Amino acid sequence: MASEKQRSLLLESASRFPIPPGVRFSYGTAGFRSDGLILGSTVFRAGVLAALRSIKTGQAIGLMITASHNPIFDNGVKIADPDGGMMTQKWEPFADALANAPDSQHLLDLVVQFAERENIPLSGTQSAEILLGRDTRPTGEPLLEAAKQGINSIIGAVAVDMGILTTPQLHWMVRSRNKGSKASEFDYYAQLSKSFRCLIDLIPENIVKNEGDPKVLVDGANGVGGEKLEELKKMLKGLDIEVRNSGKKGVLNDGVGADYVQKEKVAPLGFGSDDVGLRCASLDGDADRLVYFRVLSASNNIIDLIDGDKILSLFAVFIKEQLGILCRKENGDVLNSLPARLGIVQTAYANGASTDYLKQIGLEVVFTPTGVKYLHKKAAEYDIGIYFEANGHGTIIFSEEFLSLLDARCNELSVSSAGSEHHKAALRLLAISQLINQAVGDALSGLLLVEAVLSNMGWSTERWSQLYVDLPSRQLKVKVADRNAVVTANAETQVVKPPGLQKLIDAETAKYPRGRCFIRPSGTEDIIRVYAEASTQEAADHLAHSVMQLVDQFLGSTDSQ
Ligand code: G16
Repeated sequence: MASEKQRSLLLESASRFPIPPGVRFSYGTAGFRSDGLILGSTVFRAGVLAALRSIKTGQAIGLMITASHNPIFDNGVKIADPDGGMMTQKWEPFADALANAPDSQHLLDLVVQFAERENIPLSGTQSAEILLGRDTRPTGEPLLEAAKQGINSIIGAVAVDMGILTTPQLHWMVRSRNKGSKASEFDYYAQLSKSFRCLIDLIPENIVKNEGDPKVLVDGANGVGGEKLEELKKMLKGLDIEVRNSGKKGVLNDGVGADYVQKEKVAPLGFGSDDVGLRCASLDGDADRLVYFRVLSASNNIIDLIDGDKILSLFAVFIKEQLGILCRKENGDVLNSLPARLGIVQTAYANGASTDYLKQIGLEVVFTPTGVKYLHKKAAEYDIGIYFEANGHGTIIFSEEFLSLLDARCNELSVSSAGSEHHKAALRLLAISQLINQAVGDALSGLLLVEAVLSNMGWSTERWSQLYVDLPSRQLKVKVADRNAVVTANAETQVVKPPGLQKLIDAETAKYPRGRCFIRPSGTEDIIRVYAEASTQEAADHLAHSVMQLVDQFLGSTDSQ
């Protein structure tokens, strides 16, 4: 039951944040996103929601203000659950309803009904803690204030401002805080640098450091990631990083960043002829995505893109190798005393060649719809789950049970055969679980793991890139009157609505050798995305454009790119 004091506090606070007329907000692929100037009411209400979630779970909750890869004037808000992952999907309908409640009275009614249904006490004696973070967008500061006011409108809820952060840093902090571990930004850097060092110290003696690639050049997307990487660099030994596009000049995500590099397949601004052949990486605006690339041609910015699929493949190969060492006796006989179910999770955007490769090396590959919230959940079903979207968003998650077994094995080996190959393999896996963010995809920890794995395998960037040859692909955007008119099924590979469209897409796709094509409504932008793959670039381009026209016929496009 909500106390009278609680009711009037919420009514009064909400009246300061009226919703803009004629706009409908929806909790999409990764929270609410829109023009940052119209998000005040949405973020206020997300603050209310986060406070309720914290009371319900009895643990700290995260609230991050960011629009990630979107343009600088967009902004957004997403909620992190107590384990550091995305907010449970069960609460998304309530989030939608809350964001669109027409006035303070409706908002209060919704909160009271929901609290009753979910047994959330609002009597004034409860407590809640919400960790807040924001990226570097100009609308971030006022929106953070709106979030604080939303949180403060629930009696007993406390907002803890963690400052300007990358999205994955905030998720990591929430997880650490709730596990009772140290959870400051310094602790984050300390854990990453220590586990990175551990992996570097475990490089096999016969491995020559990846020749020809003395350092990694990193495009910070003119966002928060570059600045944070400079901080992390100060604590790192054994890696030479040069950060560019760190935001001192240049516009966030404009001609820079992981989304631009991956979609356009060109080098970001600030990279050019002097960088031909060097190992380069690109973060997105809030540093939750990572792609690598090599500039191939000095004249026209052509790159060899090493996307999320290849990062995933590199990690999978390395982890499989370590598990192989652990499961075999020195004489090669199978020991099989450390059962580990290793699973790979991809989306329909995964390049077909990557899936073929992963299956060829004997791995189990499963698919989910786009959005880390789906991939993470699926990956958590394995002892070690590796998930990545082609756009560079992903991580590796280890089950608690497997980590306990691994820990015990490490202790055993440190007594019986310290320094043996078995011992080192177990130590490497433990270090990976410490280095890679267990809460969410994290470009900074992903970057350090890529560097550590390449060094352990003695691989150059070129060797890595040659794991398999990508099938040519093309991604396009179509602006339509109502993107929700498209409904998909089977991990977004089939259009269910509008009826008839899938049949035409199939007929078009069948014209191209190795053709594959799908469309889906974006959950972060007001568009329909078209993805096509075929045996030649020309064919992939052709297929994508033909399907774009079909979308246009069915839905009436307003613009396309
Ligand atoms: C978010 C999600 C990603 C998703 C991306 C694109 O990324 O976290 O999982 O791949 O949106 O989604 P859509 O195609 O629906 O627009 P980010 O980096 O923007 O947070």
